[in-house]
Amino acid sequence: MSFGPSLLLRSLNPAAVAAGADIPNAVTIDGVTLSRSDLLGAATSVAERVARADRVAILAEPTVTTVLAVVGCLIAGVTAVPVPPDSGTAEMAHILGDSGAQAWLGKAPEGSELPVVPVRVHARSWHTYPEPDPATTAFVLYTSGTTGLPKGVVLSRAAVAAGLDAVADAWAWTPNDVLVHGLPLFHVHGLVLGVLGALRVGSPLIHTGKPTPQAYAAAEGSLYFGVPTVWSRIVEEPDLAKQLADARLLISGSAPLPVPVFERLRELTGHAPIERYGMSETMITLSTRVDGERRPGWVGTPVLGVRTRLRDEAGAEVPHDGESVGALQVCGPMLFDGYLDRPDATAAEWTEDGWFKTGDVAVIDASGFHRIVGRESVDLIKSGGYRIGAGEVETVLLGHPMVAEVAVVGLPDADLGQRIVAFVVPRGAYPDSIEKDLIDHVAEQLSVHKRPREIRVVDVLPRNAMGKVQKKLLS
Ligand code: MCA
Ligand code: AMP
Repeated sequence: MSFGPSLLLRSLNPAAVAAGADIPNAVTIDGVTLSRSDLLGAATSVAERVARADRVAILAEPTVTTVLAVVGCLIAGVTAVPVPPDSGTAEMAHILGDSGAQAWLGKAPEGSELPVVPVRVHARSWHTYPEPDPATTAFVLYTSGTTGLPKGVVLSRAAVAAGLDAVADAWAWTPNDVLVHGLPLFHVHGLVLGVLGALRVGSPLIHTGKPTPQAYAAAEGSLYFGVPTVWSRIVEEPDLAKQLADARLLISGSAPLPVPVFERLRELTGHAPIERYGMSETMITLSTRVDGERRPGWVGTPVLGVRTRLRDEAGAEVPHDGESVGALQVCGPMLFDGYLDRPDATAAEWTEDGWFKTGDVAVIDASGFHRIVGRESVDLIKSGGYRIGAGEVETVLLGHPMVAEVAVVGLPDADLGQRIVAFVVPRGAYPDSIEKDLIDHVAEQLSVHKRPREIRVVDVLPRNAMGKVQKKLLS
């Protein structure tokens, strides 16, 4: 099976752009619009400056600098490590140390000791680079596990290309589309699908900075990406939601889209949203299709090149009867190459016969439609579409002098899907400000979206006979 030409960023083919395949609005972000030729010229000039590095960190603010830095790395075949711009001290140190990034490309955070390679938005170069080997690592993306510090997901150029072609096929995404979203540029959703997808397909991209209902309504695109929190905020503003009626497709992913939000979107915009399912490790593996059924609460069928199966705890097959629940396993050409320098953690996620264990439980019906039922572990929380490991937040809270014991859980939340709640046994007397102090501590050490939204001070945590905290009893 072919997954498109070897040129990863197909619309930035230098020969075609030189021959006139230009558009004035390839990318609009942070109030700046770049034509395709400006983007190619500026990113190639970044490539020239960064070409001798192996791996660089990019402070992934939603700016043209970030886009040029990422595209420059891809042109030069240098691995990009996108860093959440609100990363706190501990998280930033971990990402930089673990990834071995040699420099910042573009903006550097205050106080960083790494050298900085500047990105000059107005510089241009028309040098042409040979297309790097498809097996080259495009990105190391940091993502949370159930315990410990985030791991670096190693994504190859080939995986990115296959993942993008598969969703373009499911959504009939063409250069005639205008993509709109305001998602962060340090995850697969906003960066890989949301920037590189547009540049591979050749559709203009409008990045709205923040994914607000106002900005989405004003953007006049044809294809809109959002996490469920974005869509649920949009349906809370019916007049703005109605302005999306002229779109071609509204696409939801990164977390379960509540059925009432699906229905309300359909009512207000006339569009049944497309739902798709994926992971940092796998890109998008399941989606409803532009020409197929869109069933509320279900995430569709495997995209091009993907196979899925369900297994029970003993590893036996689970029937595809629409009711039996099993652990979802996937394989396909868009899967990652492993966690950076973590062969054991990588091996643990794969079956002996080469399937990736998603950690999600699902049902599959006789027609091949999938419904994601939940996660196997309570320790992976999805809040606002962000994946957060309970263990990482617990470790940071245990480092605070006021905390003797802690259990972090995700509780249901109408806006965020789940909200992070920390049950804390304090160490002796504590000030009235304990809640704010602990929330700020996590926001400073990790990143703002990993902060608990609530701290509940308790005398004891429920434990089983082995002393293990019974998180299911915390609500
Ligand atoms: C509040 N703030 C604080 C604090 N309290 N800052 C520091 N310390 C505090 N204690 C401020 C921040 O400065 C920030 O301000 C603001 O609060 C952020 O608010 P928050 O409530 O956290 O965010 P939100 O506006 O409610 O965000 C909702 C959101 C966001 C926009 C939906 O969650 C989001 O962008 N989610 C997308 C996640 C995503 O892309 N996931 C994809 C991964 P200010 O706003 O002024 O800066 S999944 C993936 O990639 C796979 C493949 C897939 O399937 O897609
Ligand atoms: P991340 O690696 O941050 O992309 O998180 C991946 C996880 O997000 C998956 O393992 C699922 O638990 C969840 N997820 C992504 N898309 C969906 C969806 N459409 N419905 C339900 N859960 C989803």
